[in-house]
Amino acid sequence: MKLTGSKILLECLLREEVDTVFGYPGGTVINIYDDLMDYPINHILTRHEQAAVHAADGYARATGKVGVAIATSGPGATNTVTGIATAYMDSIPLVVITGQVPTALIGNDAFQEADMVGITRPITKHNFLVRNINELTTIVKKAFHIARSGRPGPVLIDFPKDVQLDSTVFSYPDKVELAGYKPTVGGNARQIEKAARMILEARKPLIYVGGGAVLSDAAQGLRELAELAQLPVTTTLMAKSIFPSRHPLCLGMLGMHGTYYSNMAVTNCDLLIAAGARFDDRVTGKIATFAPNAKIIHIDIDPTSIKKNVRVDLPIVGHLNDVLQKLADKMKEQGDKVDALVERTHGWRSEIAEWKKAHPMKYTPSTSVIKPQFVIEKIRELTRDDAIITTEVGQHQMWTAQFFDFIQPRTFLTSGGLGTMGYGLPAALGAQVAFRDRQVIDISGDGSFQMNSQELATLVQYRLPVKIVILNNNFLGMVRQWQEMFFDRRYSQTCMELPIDFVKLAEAYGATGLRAEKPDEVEAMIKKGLETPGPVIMEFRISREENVLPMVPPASGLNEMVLAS
Ligand SMILES: Cc1ncc(C[n+]2csc(CCOP(=O)(O)OP(=O)(O)O)c2C)c(N)n1
Repeated sequence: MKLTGSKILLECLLREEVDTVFGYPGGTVINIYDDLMDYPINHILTRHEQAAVHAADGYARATGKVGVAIATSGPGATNTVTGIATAYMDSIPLVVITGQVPTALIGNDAFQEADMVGITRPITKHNFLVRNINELTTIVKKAFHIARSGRPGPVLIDFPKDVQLDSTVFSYPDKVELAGYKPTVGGNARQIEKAARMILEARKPLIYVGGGAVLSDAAQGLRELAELAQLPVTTTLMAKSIFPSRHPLCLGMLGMHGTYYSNMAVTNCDLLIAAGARFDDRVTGKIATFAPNAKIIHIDIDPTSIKKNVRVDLPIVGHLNDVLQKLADKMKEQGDKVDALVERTHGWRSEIAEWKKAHPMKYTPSTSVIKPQFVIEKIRELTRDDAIITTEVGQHQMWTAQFFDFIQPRTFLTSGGLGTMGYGLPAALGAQVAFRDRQVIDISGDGSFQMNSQELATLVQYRLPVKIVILNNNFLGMVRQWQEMFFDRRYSQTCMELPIDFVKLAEAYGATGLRAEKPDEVEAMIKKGLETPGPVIMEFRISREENVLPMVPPASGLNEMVLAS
């Protein structure tokens, strides 16, 4: 029996075990939307295509599955660009399907035509234009395979309207061959052996973990290796949830707003084991003074990310969990050498403990004005350890990374690579769709919240009980902080002059709004907010010129941190 292209697409999604898609309809996808009514696929109608992609991304980060989003051609498709770029920078597996004008009109400036293959080439892992119905199933199969394998990433399928209407016999391929695309997963045995030797000989070893560890579900391998050899662990923003914040070997985040002791450990270590990390400039600071005394082992699934930014002494290409597990096994074979290592590195761990004692993460409390860090600490106390936290981008994002404890992998969803304001609310929506019973909280600034606040409507419509915390300083706080520190306090266009009534805004959408203005209202309000069913905005009027510290000024070394205002 023959099926239309739009039905074949939906059959393919079922074969890929897709149960939920996020999207927004329009003329060039109207047939897909019509057919969707007959398929057991849950569709979430967001209020903006950017949000649909972020929601699919949040769903993917929280579950480890491929997120799927659909948009119409032209403006619908171009609205997805920020979402796609966000996922690309953080290596999130997505398949984004955009409608396209009929093939005969492509290139003719047709109504709602945009060249999505051209536009998304630099921000997708791969993209496809379906020119012919006979290639559709192979394209979809390839898209999912590429999105989820190797270093994951977003894949775009641009799907012209006439191909959707055309029909052919449906049969889904079992596997696909992609010339030149065979990610290495195992890790080279000799290199793993060499890495084990380097660790066993180190005096000041340190593990530096990146978001790749979360994507490859490497929590267990990481923990095994760290505990076996008593190796201190520092994480990037993206890897925060992979190693429990309260673990004695956990040093918290490194980099621009990292802890003093992480940055000092990086500067002083003699062996840096980089795992699933890409040496982003926010992490390294000035490259010349990054880990100046260290040999570097770099483990990554993506060979092109190795040696991209820093010199590397030993590269290992492979799936992180596999490689870490094998590394731990190799070392276990030499039990006495491991004992000697643990003994020898005792002084190193004490040195780190001294740094920790001298400069712990702290802030100046206040009884008159709400400190944002205090709000984060209270949320930490009053939520479960499996709560999923999303953030927007700015100071609130860094305070969350600094003051919240993350215990379970995939519980911290934030836009690290692109730094996309407006990411957190739709990502929370996607995570809550995946886990209806878990606590999902978006921690936001007043600026970022207004970038996708329309998604309140989606939360209310689908009864998604996301809690939104707005740390309201009436500023684009992070930019204001830079203006304060590096531009002589000339606050150009960072003050949000118009005070918004976020409580009324919540109510306008049929959600609940709460506000706290004094520190002694904070705890009770968080409790109330968490207990109130349905979506809730909790607005905290915070101290306006609070800064995120420590801070490594741009282009400075990690050891040149500013510790106090
Ligand atoms: C889409 C987008 N536009 C601009 C920026 C630049 N930017 C980074 S942080 C920031 C301020 C964020 O303000 P707010 O959301 O209120 O958070 P706060 O820093 O005050 O906590 C801006 C404008 C960005 N990251 N993303």
